[in-house]
Amino acid sequence: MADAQQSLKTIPVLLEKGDADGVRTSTQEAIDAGIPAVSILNDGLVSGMNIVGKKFKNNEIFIPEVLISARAMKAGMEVIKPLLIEAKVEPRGKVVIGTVKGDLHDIGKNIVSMMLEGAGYEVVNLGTDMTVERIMAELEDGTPDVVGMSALLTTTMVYMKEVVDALKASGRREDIKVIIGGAPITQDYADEIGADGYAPDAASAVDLVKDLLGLKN
Ligand code: B1M
Repeated sequence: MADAQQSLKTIPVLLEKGDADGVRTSTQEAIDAGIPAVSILNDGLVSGMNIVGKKFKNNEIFIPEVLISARAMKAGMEVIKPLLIEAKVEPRGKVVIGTVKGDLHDIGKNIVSMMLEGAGYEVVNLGTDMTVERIMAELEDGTPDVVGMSALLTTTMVYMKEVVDALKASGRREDIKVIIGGAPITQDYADEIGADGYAPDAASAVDLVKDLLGLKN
């Protein structure tokens, strides 16, 4: 059991270093040592990504490091995913996310997306140039807990209001939390268009979703 605990402790350390091969190997070792997949997910991978998120928030590390850690997280997830599906571990919630119509900037949105996945949410990433019609088509598959929108241009951020208004018109607005972000976005703008929240960075976006869904940790 001592070895089992050791492999679990190693995962966050390797993940923070961005060592994808190491995370993959340690995740497999933890499985072989009999640690439940949920525990490997929460105490190993998510725990490591939380450290990365906090450091990113505090400007102790920067985008390249986050992307490398996110890749390591993905390597570990690939190993435990079949076991999680087998164990029927429910995601913490479903988030549909995209960069709004006319806007092709997706680096920040993809970081938010990866961090949310790392935190245990099911994420449907609609990419860039996301239209109202595309979101509405996605809602036909069921109601997500959160719709997230990103914009990097002052000319495209106005489209966020069109999405909020379309959700209202469809009668689904009350069932879905709307969060927004991107360099030109502010809390004032979120209030103005009637979004539920704004996050200045990816780690804050994860905290915001957790708070809006009333989850404890
Ligand atoms: Co463009 N660009 N760009 N660009 N670009 C900016 C945004 C700009 C500020 C540069 C400048 O002039 N100083 C400027 C916008 C000016 C304005 O509107 N005020 C600009 C412009 C003008 C343009 C074009 C119009 C240029 C042209 O063609 N004349 C054009 C537009 C194309 C289009 O979208 N239709 C254009 C094109 C491009 C590239 C394609 C070359 C490339 C994008 C590549 C890509 O994304 N795949 C690009 C880039 C790279 C930039 C800069 C340099 C960097 C953006 C970036 O990726 N930042 C940018 C200048 C800058 O910001 N310094 C610039 C890193 C990223 C991690 O940060 O996206 O802010 P960010 O995401 C953060 C947070 O904002 C937050 O979390 C992320 C991680 O912490 N966040 C969210 C983001 N989304 C969130 C969603 C959330 C919550 C948080 O909830 C859902």
